[in-house]
Amino acid sequence: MPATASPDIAYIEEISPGSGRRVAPRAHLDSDSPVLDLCGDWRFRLYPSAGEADAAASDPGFDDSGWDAIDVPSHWVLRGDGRWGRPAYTNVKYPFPLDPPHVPDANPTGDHRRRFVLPPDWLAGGRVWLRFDGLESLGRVWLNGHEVGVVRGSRLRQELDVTDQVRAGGNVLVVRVHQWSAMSYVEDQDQWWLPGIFREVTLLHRPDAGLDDVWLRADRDPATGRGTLTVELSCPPEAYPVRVRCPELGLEAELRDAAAAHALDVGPVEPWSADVPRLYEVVVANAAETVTVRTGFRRVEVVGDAWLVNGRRLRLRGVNRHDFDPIEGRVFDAPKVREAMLLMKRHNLNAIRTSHYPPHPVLLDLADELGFWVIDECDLETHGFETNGWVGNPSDDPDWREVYLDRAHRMVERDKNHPCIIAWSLGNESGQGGNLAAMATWIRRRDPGRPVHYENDHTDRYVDVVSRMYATVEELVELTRTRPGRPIIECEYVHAMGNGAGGIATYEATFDAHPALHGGFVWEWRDHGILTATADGTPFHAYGGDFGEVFHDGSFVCDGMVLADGTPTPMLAEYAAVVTPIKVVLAAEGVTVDNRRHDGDTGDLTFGWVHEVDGRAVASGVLAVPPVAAGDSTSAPLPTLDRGAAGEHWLTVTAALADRTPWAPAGHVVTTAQLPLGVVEPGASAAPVAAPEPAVPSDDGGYALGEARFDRWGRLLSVGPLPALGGEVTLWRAPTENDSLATRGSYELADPAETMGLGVDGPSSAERWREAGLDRLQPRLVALVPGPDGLTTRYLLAAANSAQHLTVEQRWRWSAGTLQLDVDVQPSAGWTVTWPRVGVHLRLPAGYAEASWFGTGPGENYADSRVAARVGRFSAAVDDLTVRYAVPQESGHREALRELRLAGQGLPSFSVTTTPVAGARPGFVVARHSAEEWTAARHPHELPRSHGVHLYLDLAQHGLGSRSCGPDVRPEHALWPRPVAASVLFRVGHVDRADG
Ligand code: IPT
Repeated sequence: MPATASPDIAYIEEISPGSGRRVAPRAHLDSDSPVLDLCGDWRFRLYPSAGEADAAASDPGFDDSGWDAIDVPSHWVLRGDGRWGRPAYTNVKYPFPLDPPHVPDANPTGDHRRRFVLPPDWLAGGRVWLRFDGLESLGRVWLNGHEVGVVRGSRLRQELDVTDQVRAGGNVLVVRVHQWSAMSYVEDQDQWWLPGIFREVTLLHRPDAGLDDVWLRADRDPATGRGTLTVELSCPPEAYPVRVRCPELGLEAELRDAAAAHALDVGPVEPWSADVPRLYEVVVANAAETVTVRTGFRRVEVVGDAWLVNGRRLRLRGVNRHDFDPIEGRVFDAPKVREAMLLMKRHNLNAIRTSHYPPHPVLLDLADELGFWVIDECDLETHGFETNGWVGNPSDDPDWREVYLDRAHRMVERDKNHPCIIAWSLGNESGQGGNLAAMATWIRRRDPGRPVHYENDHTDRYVDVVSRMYATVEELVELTRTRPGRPIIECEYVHAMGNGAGGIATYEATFDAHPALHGGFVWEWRDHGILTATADGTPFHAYGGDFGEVFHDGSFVCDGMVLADGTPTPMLAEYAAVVTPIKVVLAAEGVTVDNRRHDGDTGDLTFGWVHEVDGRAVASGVLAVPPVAAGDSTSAPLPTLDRGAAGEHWLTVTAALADRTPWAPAGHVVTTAQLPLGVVEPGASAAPVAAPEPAVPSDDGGYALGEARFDRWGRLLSVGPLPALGGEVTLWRAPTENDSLATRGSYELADPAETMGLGVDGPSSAERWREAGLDRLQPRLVALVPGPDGLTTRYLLAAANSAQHLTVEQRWRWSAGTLQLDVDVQPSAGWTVTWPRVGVHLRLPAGYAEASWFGTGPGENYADSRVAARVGRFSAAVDDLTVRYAVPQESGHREALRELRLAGQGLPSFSVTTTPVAGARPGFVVARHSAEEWTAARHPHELPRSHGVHLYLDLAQHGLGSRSCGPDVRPEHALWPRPVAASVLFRVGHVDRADG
């Protein structure tokens, strides 16, 4: 008989907001009333199914000495080394049959038990409440053998009144947590399934006549600058009088009764904004309790197509953020989260969408304090119903109405005091239906001061803000026409999975051109890789399938701008550069500074300039830029520069913080701009050009050219003492996840010149590249000419059964100790796929460890991701030139190389110098593995031992795009087969020795 048939466990499948002595939802308050922290060591026992749980465990006298120990908060699947099961990852799909509200018999059930001693004075008066901040997915709670409630809503707070069950001295609390419940159907977010009590458990002593709930609505009239503080209290009549004090504002009021609307005029106040997060501390107190609220005065309005805060249009430079840690899962660690939020601020992010549930409450405190616009999203997602055409979707099923409403209540009531929250979001990907409408209606009544957001409502029935995810810029522009008079955002865009997203700047330009577009939220902040280890102990970050799940969504859980361990990916720098609120534009006529902050002039910034010739500073100074108010711009003349020296001249201007702020040290660079000032050719006095040397056949059937040796096919064997093998042209790059996934249509199947919008659906780029055989091209030598001035080869590259080919001509010359390569690549007619790259591939000894270059940097850059790159001299360890993505893939390309030098102990230095051909120079990638090795590995630890350093000199590379979840590389950034050429000089220098 199925375990779920037992009446005793029917509650698991009950469609209910929760039961027992539930306390009405109320604000998260900083109160002086006593609390008892129940986190720490609990006794723990896991059962494979709900029906097997020991009925006697709730008995206070039960002997749990044989049980294991577990720490609360935690997820049991991240404890116990697999004894207690493992995490599992699915995105949209449910990991159990779509059979609502039923759940599988195999329903892991964890009994948590602990004893606590009640502080002796707590029974003298008042009430005792038991609070759960997060528990996945359902908990049945007993105190001293009495069932006190069933807690539902994994990421929502629930409080139970246990006054009648708590007793003097020792108490026994038992929480039976079931991994699956009816609630799992409405908690189908794209994340790991992680059961357990993962947020705090707290016992609260509520004084008689206490201030159970306090809501401070702090409004500021943008026209007058005057603030109004509306105080709403939930407390018994005997709680009055209540005093409200804000010494900073000279506010001192006494509220005598509950009936009056307590709107207090506080006079002129400074506004709160994400840029200038001005908080005021307000103390609300009566004889029984003192509550402290940090409030911020601001007005949020939707007026026509404008979403205004304090009368100014918002520009959201946002990110979707989950509560996630690679070791602790959804357990919140405030210091670590604070660090992450500082990193966000330092990258010009100003907004967070709490995808897809209310975060730990402290996140919102930090957002108030550091300054972020927040869309607070409800714990709701029923995405898996989409698979079945939304049949039976709880969102439109009246049986679920109370569950939906309760979730909205608990989010809004808990978080309502936060100035950072500028919208309430009903949830994510839950289709449409009356229950969503009911949530929206309730929220609007309860809090008219904030708009309602819900992306899935494409006909604007329950929303105040039009929202889309992963729309192309063309679709967004179309929305400005089809949804006139409404503000529009992208609640998810530029999917940060693997290498990418490219194309961020195209979105930014589109937002700039259409005021109704208020910006968006990157998907997402962090990879959700879970730190684990292989059988032999090699640590790695796991994704779907790595814990043996048979039904999973692979690496789709790793799609952040920072890796699971918090390491920023290049996209973070690109995003920061693109969305910078301080736009510095350099032109021959002067510098323009455009202050696009919401608040605050540029008086906090120093505009430093440096004049570089061939990447070396020759002069520097500070520009005199008068403070520019938010929304304004100004211009200033360029500094007077001596442009006479031979070389490439650049002017670089940085806007840096003059003083430290709560989120960055003094000197932190907010934005950088560059202006090329031209190239001054050296005078005629340069050394006479040495005559080239002839190429001659060598004894082994190959050729000698100066100190360079070639094999019989004209492939480079060595240069002096250095084996530098190959030098042949390749088209292959290890597909990025944007190359290999195809969640949306591609531009590339249609005529690139004509296609706008999404193009048509089709296979991924990687599939098409493989189909065209770009990973298995075969050479055929057409000509090899050793001549008096060098060696010329011409060969065709083509794949089996393919009529398309490319012709490669390589001309090698040797003179004055330097090997020169001119390479021309021409496609035949008939190509119908893009190329990943056109690269000259050189294999060098493994000992090269350091690279320094004059070119673009410091980070990688590609055709559609190059705003963060500047031209200059940089250096980095070879190991740091590529990115350790959860799935190995192409990374580390840097365009427009001038000079590169590789060094390693015991090796001669190896340098590459380029000269422009038709204005273009090749880019480069230096990596410990080849494109083929990157392609074959599914995790970094699966890469083979490195056999050498691979240098790719890329005549061209395809853009990155965002097609893992969003649009493909745009036509203008795609590498369509076309003739490309490069000229490079190689020089092998002296051997580097440790002793110098
Ligand atoms: C969208 C989800 O809202 C988000 O949770 C995440 O899954 C993201 O995609 C992709 O990583 S839904 C998608 C089907 C557009």
